Amino acid sequence: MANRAHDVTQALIGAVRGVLKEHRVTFDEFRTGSAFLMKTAEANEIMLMVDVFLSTTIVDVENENRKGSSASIQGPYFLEGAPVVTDALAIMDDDKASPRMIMRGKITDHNGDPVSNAVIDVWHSTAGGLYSGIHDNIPLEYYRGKIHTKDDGSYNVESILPVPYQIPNTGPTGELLEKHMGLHSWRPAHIHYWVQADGHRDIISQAYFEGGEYVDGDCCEGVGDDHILPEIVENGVRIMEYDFQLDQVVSTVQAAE
Ligand code: MBD
Ligand code: FE
Repeated sequence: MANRAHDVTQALIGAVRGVLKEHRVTFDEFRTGSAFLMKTAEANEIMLMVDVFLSTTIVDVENENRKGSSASIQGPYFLEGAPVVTDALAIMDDDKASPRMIMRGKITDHNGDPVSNAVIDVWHSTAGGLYSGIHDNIPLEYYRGKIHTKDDGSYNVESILPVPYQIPNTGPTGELLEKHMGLHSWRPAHIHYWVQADGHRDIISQAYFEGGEYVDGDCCEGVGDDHILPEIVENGVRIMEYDFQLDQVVSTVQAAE
């Protein structure tokens, strides 16, 4: 019987041992590294660190067996219970003067036929680079919503532009990126999507702004070419046009293989 836990763990340990040997890692360095992992766990940043360094690879692997649109990393800030929205996300008074955007597009199935009543969860940052429901006691109904697609599979919802986002950089993850590795802790401005429709495989993705700052240097390396949306502006409003083609649901037989 194949034992996946054994096989993957053994391979992982083998890969790490290879790095320790190749770089002649000293006992002191090893101790420092182990203590750093402890510190990361104590600071509750294991998920953040995994998002920064590894999530994008899992998504790449998953994308290999998608025929329709490709997925992107989820990030740590999805929340259940966003309000159902029809025309616009809720905008805070502080952000009312911010530049607007329209998120629109169409959901189709593997045949290219429209998928009506798909539910698209969208979430993005405030104009100040914060997430509602997570930061500064901003109520979660802002900049989050569940959009139901129309009969023709389309959706069209207004909001304000998100901005580049600095991941929490005061803990071990930021310390590792900035101080020890000489990198930065910024992500380009982005919108998160989670599309779900009965009978179809769901998809989690992100959209980025063509030409946007950090699009070429995301600290999470989460930017795929087909997630950078071209610059469309109508009546001074940035249009984020993102169509999704959904895959057929993966049968449990295939999934268990
Ligand atoms: C985010 O907003 C995000 O999208 C990711 C991937 C990681 C940290 C913060
Ligand atoms: Fe995000």
